Amino acid sequence: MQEAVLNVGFLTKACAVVGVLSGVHTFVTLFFYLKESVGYRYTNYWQVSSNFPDLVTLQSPRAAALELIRQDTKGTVQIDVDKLFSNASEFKVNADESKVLEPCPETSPLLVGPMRVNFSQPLHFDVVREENPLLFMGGRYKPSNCVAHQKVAIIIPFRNRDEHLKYWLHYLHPVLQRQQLDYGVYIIEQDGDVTFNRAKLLNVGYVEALKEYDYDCFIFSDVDIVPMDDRNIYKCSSQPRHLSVSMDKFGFRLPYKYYYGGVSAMSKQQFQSINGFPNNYWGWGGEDDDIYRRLHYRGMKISRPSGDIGKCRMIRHMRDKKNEPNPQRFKRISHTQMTMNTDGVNSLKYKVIDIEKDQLYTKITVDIGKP
Ligand code: UD2
Ligand code: MN
Repeated sequence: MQEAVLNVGFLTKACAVVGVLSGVHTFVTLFFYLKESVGYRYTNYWQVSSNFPDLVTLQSPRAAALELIRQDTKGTVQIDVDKLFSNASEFKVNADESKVLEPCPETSPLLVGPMRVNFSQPLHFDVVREENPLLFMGGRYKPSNCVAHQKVAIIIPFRNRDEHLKYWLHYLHPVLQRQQLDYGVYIIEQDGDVTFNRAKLLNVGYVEALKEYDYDCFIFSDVDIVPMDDRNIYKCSSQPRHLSVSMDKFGFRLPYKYYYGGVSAMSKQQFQSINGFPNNYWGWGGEDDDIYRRLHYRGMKISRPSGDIGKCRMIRHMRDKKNEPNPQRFKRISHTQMTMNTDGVNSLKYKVIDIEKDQLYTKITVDIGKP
């Protein structure tokens, strides 16, 4: 009997030790799981919810993690949660987000100035995705520690230029983030293989981006142009702004005074006042001069960065098939003043074929008809 009591006592102690050990094990496992895995995922969800409050509503990462611990440990282990998270920087960062944010500084402190840009190393979309962990689905971003001054939609006319798109995304996403912009990247892809129409695609981008978010500024950029200085801010000003002012392909100068091709920025109000862009320039050339004339006829002046800050590179390329020079371009430009009231965003017709949401961009494939 005495021996049996002893054995029972020993067994109880052994069970207690095993219980404590398994508790410690659960605690350690949970700690690393939360820190490495859940912490990261909640960081992203939390940022998504604070950026798009009407899209996703989630509890704070800390509350969510606490809930997880409660469910998983079923009260067997007492955890000092404050200690648990004291080292997890991602949670600390997000705790700050609950504060009311100040406007971002007039000049971003993150800018680096001149940048080395070359197109020699091969790139993969997956690598570019890894380079940009702070993006939200659809190529969206906004600073987490301040309120951006403008909501900027970047519109890129596109067909069959994946090689160029990779470089554009690789260079531009980090630049736009350092510029502390609240932005989204829209790739407007022309469906089919009829003659390309850059300006009409840009009109589509304007309309489609506004369906998604209350953008107040629109950047219209070729897919093959990369700025060489991040002080060339992708933002709108009181006058329409031409950004690609000193390009390598033109010997780092303006090819002519009225040149408006490449990359430009227009506020919603500036764009509306010229009825957007022409829809009937099929093939290469002329549409940029038409846009310049529209702005001129509405009394606007083009603003530009200095030649130094406005340096950029265009990836060398051949003329694409189905984008041959448009023989009608000279005639059309001479009539801009008459046609601009009826040909533009008010007469735009197209059909959306597909919308693809990638981490790096929103790609909208459209049927824009034919000449
Ligand atoms: C110049 C202008 C451009 C535009 C064009 C005349 C510069 C730097 N750019 O570009 O703004 O005025 O002349 O139309 O001066 N694209 C495709 N797939 C195609 C064809 C074109 O994606 O099959 C897109 C792409 O974004 C490209 C843009 O359209 O960057 C302009 O076409 P381009 O690069 O062939 O013409 P380019 O370099 O002469
Ligand atoms: Mn080009």
